[in-house]
This record gives sequence, structure tokens and C-alpha cells, in this order.
Amino acid sequence: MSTTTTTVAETETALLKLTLAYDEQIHEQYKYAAYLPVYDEKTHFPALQPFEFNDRGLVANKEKPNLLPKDNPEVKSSKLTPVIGTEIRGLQLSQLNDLQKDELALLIAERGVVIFRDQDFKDVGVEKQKEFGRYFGPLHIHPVGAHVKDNLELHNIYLGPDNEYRNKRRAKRLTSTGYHSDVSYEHQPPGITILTLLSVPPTGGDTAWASQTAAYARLSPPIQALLEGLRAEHSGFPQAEGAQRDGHFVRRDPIKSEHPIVRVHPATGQKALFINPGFTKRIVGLTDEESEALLKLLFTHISLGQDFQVRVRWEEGTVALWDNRVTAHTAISDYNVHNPQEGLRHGFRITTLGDRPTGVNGLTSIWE
Ligand SMILES: O=C(O)CCC(=O)C(=O)O
Ligand SMILES: [Fe+2]
Repeated sequence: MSTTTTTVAETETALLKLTLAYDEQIHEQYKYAAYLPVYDEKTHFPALQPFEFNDRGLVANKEKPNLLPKDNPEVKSSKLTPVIGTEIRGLQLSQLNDLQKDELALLIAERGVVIFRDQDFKDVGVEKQKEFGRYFGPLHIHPVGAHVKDNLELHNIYLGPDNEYRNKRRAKRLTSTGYHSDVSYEHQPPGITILTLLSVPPTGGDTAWASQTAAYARLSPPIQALLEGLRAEHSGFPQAEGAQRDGHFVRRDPIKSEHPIVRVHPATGQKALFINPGFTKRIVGLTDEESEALLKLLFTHISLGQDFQVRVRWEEGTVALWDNRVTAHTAISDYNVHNPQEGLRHGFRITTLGDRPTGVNGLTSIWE
């Protein structure tokens, strides 16, 4: 990765140390240069504090007459698969009113992921983008990731010839894919994530989601019953240690949480598996061998279940919104960043924090 460190005068007394995670010369003419990845290497954040979460889906009209009116042929909604994923055309996220946003929150919870095509969202400016996200929950600031300059709530998605950070970290693996639920180690982990791509490669760079509701439902009743009584540990430590090893600044100290393995969604009441290969390390109360065997079974189940997954191809103007409580997802980094024909893939993620996970029979998340 070629990076430069610039010291920018923030105020007359404080200095902001900013590392650019891209090469300025490559992107001189780029329309979204202001969204390229940087690292603020000075601002340290305290631990996130508990907050009361109000799921917008709870007050939504289940029929969704405002979001998906039956008498408006302009608004086209279609299921991408029977199990997971809905695609919407003919609506602008940037113009939704509150009733529509409430119904959208419920739709995302029900369908796992909702794909909006032909959006102007990438051009409405950072303030409007953040305001839209905040409707669904407080915005998460990633503890280690690159972000958009002056906007730590905009987590950066960029792989290019001048930034191979993510590729390099996975160089020793057979595949770069890895299913996860965003920062699930947080005590109140994310509900809805909003991913906007600013540049889309002509082919490749899809994203895939797996339905954790379906993954749970497929399990046999004895295994479901076993898992419903258990919690698993989700850890932010390996991510922070990896970042530190690579010379990156850790802006919030890493934490762990013990979340119920079967989570009940507050708005739909549906049960979903809440473990993922990205951040779940062990099942609490089991021996190491039992925990490893059971997690291996579940991770394989999630990763191989093509019949409860959806893979989405990005288009110019696509925005994806998913519910981390009922899905796992993975980037598919199959394009060659050194081949200009394979193009540039760049975007930003707005991640909204959600409820303290609740499982079956009142089992809740705990932490030290
Ligand atoms: O780049 C992608 O397709 C997804 C990356 C990701 O995991 C995220 O934005 O949370
Ligand atoms: Fe993610």
C-alpha cells in the first residue's frame, strides 16, 4: 500500500495527523476523490455507552402502503430469491418520509437485505447521508477502519492498486470471502447497515448475503433447542491486533461480548442464528473441542447454504441496506485491482447501532 502522511492544521493549537490510504495522483480526476480512504490517527474514542434502542420497524405498517403503494406502477419491488433479498426500483432513498423509512426498516428485517437501484444517494452529500442513517440508530464509528476525511461515521470500502490492505491480509487463505455480521463484538451491535458504492467495476465485486433466519430454521429441533440456551463470545481483539500489527491506529479499545446464539428480532419476532465466522470465537460453557466442532458445523452451514443466500451485482447508483441481526454477508473480491479494465470499486458504509441482543426465554447478551 502506498500511503502518505500529511499533517494538517486543524486548529491553531491542535494538529490532526491524517494518513491517506490511497495515491492522490491516480485519482486526480476522480469525481468522488473526497470519499477516498484516510485514517485520522489522532482522535481516540471512549467505550460505547449503553443506549435505549428504538427499532423503527416496530411502528411500521406491515402492509407497507407508503413504501410500496400498490397503485403506483413506478415503484417496482421484486424478490431476488424466495428466501432472502428484495430489489426496489422507482424510489429515491434520499426522498423517503418517516412512514416510508419505518416500513423500510421492517422490510429489511423481513427480507434480510434490500437493494435500491438508480439512486442519487451518493450525490446528496455527507450530511444528508449521515442524517438518513441516523434515522435507524446511532452511527457506529469503526474502531480501526479507514474512513472518509472528516467523517469517521463513513467507513471506507476501497481496494485498488494503491491500497491492497484487505487483499494482503487474506493472502494466506484459499478464498478472500468471509461471512460476517458487521462488528458483532459490540455490546449493542449494528442493526441496519447502508452500503453505497461510488464506483462499480464492470464485472465482479459482488456482495453476498446469507439468511441467518433460514439457517436457524434448517437446523433439527434438538440442535435448535441446544443453541437456544447458549451464548457465544464475539471478539474485537483479533481485528484490533491485526490493525496494530499493520501499523494502523486503534481509535477505540477492543471489546468482547457474549451474545445469545439464537437471537430474536425485536420487530419481527423471528429467530435467527447470531454467530459468524468473522467475529465469533467460542461457545460459552462448552469445552474447547465441543465449541470448535459446533462452530465449525454452523460456519460451514452458513457458508455453503446457497439455497438461503443471495449474490448481488452492483450497478451505478446501487445502495444496499441489510439487517445484521438476521443476515451474514461477504464481499466477493474477485477483480484484479492491477488491471485498469477491471475498474475501480469504491464506496462507503454507514452502520447503525441496534438493540442489546435478546434470545429465547429472555436470554440476553452479557459482557464483563
Ligand atoms: O464490499 C462489500 O461488498 C462488503 C464489505 C462489507 O463487509 C461491509 O461493507 O460491511
Ligand atoms: Fe461487512
